[in-house]
Amino acid sequence: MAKICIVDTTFARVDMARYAIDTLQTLMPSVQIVRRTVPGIKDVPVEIKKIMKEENCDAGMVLGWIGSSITDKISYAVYSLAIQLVQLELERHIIDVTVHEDEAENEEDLYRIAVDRAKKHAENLYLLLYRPDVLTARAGTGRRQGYPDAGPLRV
Ligand code: RDL
Ligand code: RDL
Ligand code: RDL
Repeated sequence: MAKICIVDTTFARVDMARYAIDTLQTLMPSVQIVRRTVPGIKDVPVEIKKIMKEENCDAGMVLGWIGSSITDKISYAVYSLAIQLVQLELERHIIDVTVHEDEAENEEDLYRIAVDRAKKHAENLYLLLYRPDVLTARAGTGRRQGYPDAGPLRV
């Protein structure tokens, strides 16, 4: 039975983990979920590392929300690197679901991007763990999360 650790934030403006968990439970009915919520992205790396070790999760998922300022974007670059380091240290995948506040012109579109991205990356987590063959079959197909797929280039 898969055990998945999830960390999200109170900074986020959409409860993305709710949608991710919904998808994980649909794809893996007996999945065990360990979820923690922290104030913001800078608090995520240590929390996901701590619970992944304590709970011995097979994989992790972090859900972050990035403000529009340059300060926020720099914070994201540092955060993203820290999440990479945790993955390398634990040798476990941690799917990074991030939404940038300036990705959409209006709140309705932003909400749609956040929900779609959370669900599609939940599916990606399942595929990474149990169906790597499906991911390989999708190689080079221009998949996107939050947007329509870009599709493959044809020459
Ligand atoms: O440790 C307390 C805070 O520093 C921490 O929660 C930060 O992640 C909060 N935060 C920022 O300070 C910031 O400048 C966040 C962002 N930007 C951001 O864009 N997204 C966040 N937190 O989740
Ligand atoms: O862990 C799930 C995703 O965060 C991860 O697959 C990212 O690599 C996806 N991704 C982005 O989030 C992004 O903003 C990618 C790009 N840009 C990119 O330019 N190329 C990618 N992935 O392969
Ligand atoms: O080509 C349009 C988008 O794919 C591009 O702007 C991406 O960088 C948008 N994006 C993010 O900013 C991000 O933080 C994406 C992801 N995460 C992601 O996980 N998957 C995406 N885009 O397809």
